[in-house]
Amino acid sequence: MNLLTMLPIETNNYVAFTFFIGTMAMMAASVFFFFELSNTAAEWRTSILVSGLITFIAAVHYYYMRDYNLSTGQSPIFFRYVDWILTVPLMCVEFYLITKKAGAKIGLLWKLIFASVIMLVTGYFGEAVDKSHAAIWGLLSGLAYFYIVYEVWMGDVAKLSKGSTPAVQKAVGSLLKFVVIGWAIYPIGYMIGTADGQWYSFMKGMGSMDIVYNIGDAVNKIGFGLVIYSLSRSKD
Ligand SMILES: *C/C=C(C)/C=C/C=C(C)/C=C/C1=C(C)CCCC1(C)C
Repeated sequence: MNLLTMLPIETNNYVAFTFFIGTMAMMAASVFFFFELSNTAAEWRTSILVSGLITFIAAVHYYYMRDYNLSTGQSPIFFRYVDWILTVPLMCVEFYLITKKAGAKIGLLWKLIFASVIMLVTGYFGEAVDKSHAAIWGLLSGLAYFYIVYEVWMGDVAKLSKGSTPAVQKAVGSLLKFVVIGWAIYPIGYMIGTADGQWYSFMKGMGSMDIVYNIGDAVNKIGFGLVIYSLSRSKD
């Protein structure tokens, strides 16, 4: 790995472009969240800190993914999943910290983390280890994903938010949108990337898996962090 990549980016290389801009955006977001910590009310400080950790971990991985992709032309599957296995559980911590204000117990956090690890490990198998069965691995991953959606939409997270303050209800409402809409971006990237020989082979060439994942990460890591930031500034 070079410290400074000297390889040129062709103007039509959108994959490299999104890796580059993703690196800068994750770095900028991290600086923002870390610096804002000192003007944040004490009750929200841990949430803002975790937002900064998520974008910081992503910034470092994007730095490597950008270089890997530019020098090999390949998808950085390994770095991608290492990033996710660290940042998605931290997003579960964010969900927990918000619902904790409504009385969530630590068991909820472990359920969410457990489901997210299953979701990611099965996804990695489908993309990198046993690609000919990508549809089955993707289905297993999708079941774990639906379980998380269930918890947030109708399960413990939803029940807890009902009896709490308007600010927490609003927070849980936006959290649900991220899990249902923001996270649903990823299976689309997965299907594009693993389409060869699967029932969804029509999706082959319908775009770039990496661009879809890079958009998903920007929405879910930076966007979600900003939603928490704006909640931390709300007056109720
Ligand atoms: C910051 C990174 C985030 C929020 C990553 C989230 C990733 C997912 C929700 C991935 C989900 C997948 C499926 C639901 C099925 C196909 C395999 C995956 C792993 C792409």
